[in-house]
Parts: sequence; structure tokens; C-alpha cells
Amino acid sequence: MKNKKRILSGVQPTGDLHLGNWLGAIKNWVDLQYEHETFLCVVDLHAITAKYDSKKLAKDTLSTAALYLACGINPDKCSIFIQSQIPAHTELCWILNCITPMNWMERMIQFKEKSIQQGNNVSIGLFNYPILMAADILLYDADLVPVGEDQKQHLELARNIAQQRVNAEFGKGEPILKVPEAIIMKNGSKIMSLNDGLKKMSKSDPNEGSRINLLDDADTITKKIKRAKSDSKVGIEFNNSQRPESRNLLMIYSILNNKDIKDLEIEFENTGWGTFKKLMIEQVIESLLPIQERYKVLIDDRHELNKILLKGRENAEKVANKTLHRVKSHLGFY
Ligand code: AQP
Repeated sequence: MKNKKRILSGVQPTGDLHLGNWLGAIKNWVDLQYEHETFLCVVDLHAITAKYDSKKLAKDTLSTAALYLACGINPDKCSIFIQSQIPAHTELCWILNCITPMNWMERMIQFKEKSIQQGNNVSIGLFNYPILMAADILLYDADLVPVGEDQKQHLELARNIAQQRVNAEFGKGEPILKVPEAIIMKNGSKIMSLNDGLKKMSKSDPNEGSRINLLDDADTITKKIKRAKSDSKVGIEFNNSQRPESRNLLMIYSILNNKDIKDLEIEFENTGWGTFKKLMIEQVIESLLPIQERYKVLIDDRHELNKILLKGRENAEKVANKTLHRVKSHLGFY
């Protein structure tokens, strides 16, 4: 175990997980789990940074954990846990809040985008989100953090906090925190909305038709793909910047079908949207079916799920508390 590099990642339980969460994050964890020591959390404290339904939070948290497993995460190889059950996350977050310059935070693109969506209801928590994320990562001495393109800037912030604000200022030449690296997959790192090929597929998009959820049934998937934005051109292309929707759907199809994009571009050179969408519908339904079947079994077995989450929490807590103690002692706490 010792020589394996350590991974930390997570998804917010902010609603139904979608193809972007799967292809941009969870699918990569599945590929990485056997060669790495893997900690995966359900980041429920992040989920409350936007307006949320308190009646749904616990259910969505459990459902997200069940989806990790249904997508192929092996609980014997990974520690799966719920962020809010480990107080070290919020404690380190506070400490990092106090040593992170405000102007670093003011550059965060996700805050700018989400605060526009939220109007007058923007919380301080949303502004602080990247610091809590830094605490999540740094607590586990993570070597690697697999994320989608959208989280790259937040990871860079975590690196800067560890390097410049903790290690350089308090380390006396010795590193206190490990500086993590991002793993961003070439394909799938940014899955776009079905309605707008220039906008990220997102749980918080008010338009349900903009995303395919992992638990959508065959009828819903069919309707969503049929209504997905297309254009008037024949042929499905990847590299034409004027056709972002074509690029996005072809990329999704290529990942699900395990075929090279270049080969598919040739195969679909003269294919119309109607034919391509039919193939796309079949492929998405087929790819999601095994996940949905496993999910149904898992979500009904509360005892097993709780057992997995308890074991994950115990493993995670040991590592997190040790790091927090190290940070506090270097930063001068009694
Ligand atoms: N569209 C996407 N394409 C590729 N990867 C994506 N991820 C999210 N959307 C896409 C990756 O999924 C992981 C978990 O994301 P998250 O739910 O914690 O936060 P998010 O990035 O803010 O995801 P959403 O769906 O947009 O949620 P809301 O709408 O609640 O904010 C991350 O690794 C992310 O990169």
C-alpha cells in the first residue's frame, strides 16, 4: 500500500449525477482504483453552498455513494466516506481561510459564474468553496486529484495554498502539506450541455433536458437526445469549432462505445443527425443499464451501504486527523 500514490476525489450530492460526472470523474476513478490508494468522498458540505432542499440532502448523499459503487468503485480498494462526518475538513478549511489572500479567491471563475446564476442569494460559503476543496485534498496528502476541466483552477489554488502559504511560511524548510497534481483525462474532461455545446453539462442547470442523468430511464434518454441541439449539416464532426454540439455528442459516443474519435468521424462522414441520434440513444441506454441495475440493488441494501461508509469514514478519519494535527502544530497551536 505504501508505494501506491494516493488519490482523493468527490462529487457534490446536489441532485442527480449525470454523464459529465461519470465520464469526467467517476469513470476515471474506476480505472485508477487498483493502482492507487483511493479516498472518495461525497462532498455534502459543498452541496449546501447553493440553495438546497434539506429534506433531500441525506437521500442524495446516500444515492451519490451508491452510484459510485454502481459505476464500479470497489469498496475493498477504496475508502468511500461522507465529508461532513469528518470534522477535520471544516477545521482545516477555517485555518486555510485565514492564510489565503482574498485576491486569490477573487479570481475563481466558478464563483463568478455561479454567483451570476444565484443573484442576491450568493452565500459566503460559495465564495469559500475552493478553500474547503483545498482542505479536502490537502488533508489526505493526496498525490493526485482526478477532476474535470472545470475544477482545474480550484486544484491550482489548493497547490498554491499548500506550497506558498503553508509550506513556505510555516515549514522551516520542511514540507508540511503534500502538493497535489491534477489528473485530467483527455476525453470526457468537459462534457457539454445537450442544449448548448459551449456550456458545461451541470446538475444545477435549471433545464432538465440539458443533461442525461445516470438514472434516467430509456424513454427519458430517448426524448432528451431527440431534442438535443443539432445543426443543419450532414456528417458528425469533431474538430469543427463551428459545430460544438456535433463535437460533444461524438465525444460522448466515442467514450461509451470505446471507439477512436478519428475512426468515428470517418464512419459518420455522411451520416445525418437523425441516424446518428438513433445510434446515440441505443448506446447511452446500453451503457447506463448495468449501472442502473447495480444501483437498484445497492440503494435497497441500506445495511451494506452504511457498513461501507463507516469503514470508509474510519480509514479517512485516521489520515485526516493526523494531517490536521501536523498543520496545527506547525502553525503554532497549543
Ligand atoms: N460536464 C462535466 N464534464 C466533465 N466533468 C464534469 N464534472 C462535473 N461536470 C462535468 C466533474 O464531476 C466531478 C464532481 O463535480 P461536482 O458535482 O462536485 O461539481 P461540479 O463540477 O460543479 O458539477 P455539476 O454537475 O456542475 O454540479 P453543480 O451543478 O451542482 O455545480 C468533478 O470532478 C467535476 O470536474
